[in-house]
Amino acid sequence: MSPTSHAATSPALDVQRVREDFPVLHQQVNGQPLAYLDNAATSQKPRVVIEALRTFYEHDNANVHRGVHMLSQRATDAYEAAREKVRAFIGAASADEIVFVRGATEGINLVAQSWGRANVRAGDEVVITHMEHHANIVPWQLLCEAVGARLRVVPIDDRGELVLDALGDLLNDRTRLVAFPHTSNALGTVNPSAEIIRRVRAFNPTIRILVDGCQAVQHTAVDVAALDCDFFVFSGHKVFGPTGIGVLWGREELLAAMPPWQGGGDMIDRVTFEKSTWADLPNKFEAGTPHIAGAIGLGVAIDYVHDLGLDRIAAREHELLEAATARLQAIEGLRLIGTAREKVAVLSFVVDGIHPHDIGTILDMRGVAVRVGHHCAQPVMQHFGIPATVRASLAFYNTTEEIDRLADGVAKAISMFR
Ligand code: C6P
Repeated sequence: MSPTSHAATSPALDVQRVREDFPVLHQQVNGQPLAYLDNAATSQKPRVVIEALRTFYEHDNANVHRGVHMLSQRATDAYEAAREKVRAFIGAASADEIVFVRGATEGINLVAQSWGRANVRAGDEVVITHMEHHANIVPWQLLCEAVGARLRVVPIDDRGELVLDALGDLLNDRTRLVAFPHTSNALGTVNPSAEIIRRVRAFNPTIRILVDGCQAVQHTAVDVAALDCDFFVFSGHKVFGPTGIGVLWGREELLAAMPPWQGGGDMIDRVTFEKSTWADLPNKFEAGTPHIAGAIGLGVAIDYVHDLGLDRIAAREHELLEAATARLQAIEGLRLIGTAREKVAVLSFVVDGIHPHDIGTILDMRGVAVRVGHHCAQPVMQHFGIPATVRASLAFYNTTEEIDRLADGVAKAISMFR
């Protein structure tokens, strides 16, 4: 949580003005103004994204890559323009490396089933970490069970940081892939991705590396070329875009060598009953009608984030993280789960003697939306010996008043249950 690393180079965000961009924020919930503190689950959508969806369906709706008519051409142009925006957003070399998927979950499953089945054999090993979202555990488990490979896990410490030195002990000549989250959804930990990748590359440059960027791209600039990973995934809905659209980026030579994952329209070159051949990248991995409007909306969300400036977003969120950490830490009996030195504004916590669901319900009654549960990261809960946490996850449009309401709500819950 070093403030200097988040210093903004441009003027601070005008939060009240920015909040005007998000219609959903301006409502009452249970008689109180909504304080939406569940941004790690899904973030809210600025009006420009909502309008882009409406404009697409009102003016341009047609299928892509299929029609010679004007609407199909417009839809195709807008869909491919969105792909180019994603390419620039994550620093990919070519738009052919950008595969539109349903979300991070589908992106990881695609790699596990396509690359994994072609490259991971009995006795091989796949390394993940103890802080994964289930989306970066179960697809690898399914692969390992199917081919007889072994899943290895990099441990975490009590701050919620990876025990990096253990990585060296886990790598060996059977390791085929290392997958890890850029940022943990349950703990907020920002992992030293570049350092992890450097260590894996130094050990054996043929080990493939997948980075789960689902909790990263909305908080910080990501450049896949500089990172030097092989695969990178994220979900549109966490970066202020629509649900149902996400991105898998892969190195072109890897994607080109991988077999298709799903078969159907738009992913073929030629089909006969004897044999079919495949379309070029990225279409080979986009069978069927894609989420055209979703991709276009994601492109607009990326423009929006770009216009605000990720440096300003990071600076704002860092202020909120510091304010929220101070407020919550001052509450007697409250334990923060995830106190890494580098964090995004995710605050997971438990309170002695009160179930997280009770706290979540009381907060909801006060208009404060948080997530309670295991956050699809059960191994994290197992590490800390708890069934669940309350998780407040902040975005740049949140305010210190909302943090005060969170802290007051927790204090109220304590007074009711003790
Ligand atoms: N985490 C959360 O509340 P999908 O569901 O495919 O959009 O994203 C899956 C996923 C993968 N990796 C990480 C690190 C994630 O945080 C998520 C989604 C949400 O924490 C919903 S479970």
